[in-house]
Amino acid sequence: MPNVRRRLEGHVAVVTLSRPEALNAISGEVADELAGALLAAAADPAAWVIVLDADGEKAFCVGADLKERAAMSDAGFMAQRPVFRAAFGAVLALPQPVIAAVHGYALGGGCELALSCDLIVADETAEFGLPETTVGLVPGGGGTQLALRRLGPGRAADLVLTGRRVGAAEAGRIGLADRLVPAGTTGQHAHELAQRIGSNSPISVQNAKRALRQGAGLPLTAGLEVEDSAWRAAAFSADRKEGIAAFVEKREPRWPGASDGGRGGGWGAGE
Ligand code: CO8
Repeated sequence: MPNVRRRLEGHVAVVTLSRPEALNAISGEVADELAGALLAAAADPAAWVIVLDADGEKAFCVGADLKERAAMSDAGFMAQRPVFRAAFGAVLALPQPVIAAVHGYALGGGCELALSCDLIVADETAEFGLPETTVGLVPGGGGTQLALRRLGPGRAADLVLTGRRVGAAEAGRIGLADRLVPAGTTGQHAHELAQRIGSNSPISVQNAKRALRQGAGLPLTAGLEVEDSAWRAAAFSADRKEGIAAFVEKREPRWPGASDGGRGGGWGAGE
């Protein structure tokens, strides 16, 4: 059985962590499969939006597999590092918007996976945390930098330095979760959000994401140059002509910018 599955529903690619018996802990094998699934999704022209979710009742993901690591030498840690970096890097490198659908524990690398996404949908059972300092580590999947950018310096320091867990209500309050939904409905709500985004021009959405991502941390003037390049990419695209024509003709747009002609594709389940 694979530890990571991916499937396409319309234009929404769903990548699922599927190691529920270990609370979706990330072993070297899981990291490798996750990187492969994300690279494939990134390259699929029919995948306009990605949802990252997880199987099982208790956890989105409890982070690195500490049982595997318990037996690991320093050399083993060094060897695993690029495999993990490839997996976390693959989330950040997705050109499409990616939505984390979080239930239960999202700890350590699990929290970092969610932080790597553009939007986080969490249900009432969600518990986030960066407990790395409690096990002699430092968040290494982008956690320090992504928490800093998403939450601001004080809240990032609170999470990273204490390693405490944050429940759903607090996560919503501090901006760690973008949508709070009833228990058991993250999949449905993440999918609705993905479909909403996926109804927009894929060229516009990907370029807007690029502006948001590349602009973070840049001085305003440099950020506005990034926005200008994103604007140009959309403004001189076929999607812009179609989008405005559809508005004037009072009909739904048919986005020609998608290289699959807007048809959508279809991966088999469990691929
Ligand atoms: N790895 C392996 N097994 C785990 C992990 C884990 N991270 N977390 C839980 N488990 C296992 C437990 O050992 C237990 O197994 P068993 O039944 O065989 O004893 C089972 O899952 C259930 O766990 P609990 O009995 O503890 O269940 P509780 O509901 O009481 O508690 C918790 C669940 C809160 C998740 C608790 O188990 C816990 O605190 N786990 C550790 C979480 C943690 O510290 N995660 C951070 C790890 S470090 C990390 O993620 C670094 C990422 C770096 C990325 C680098 C990218 C470049």
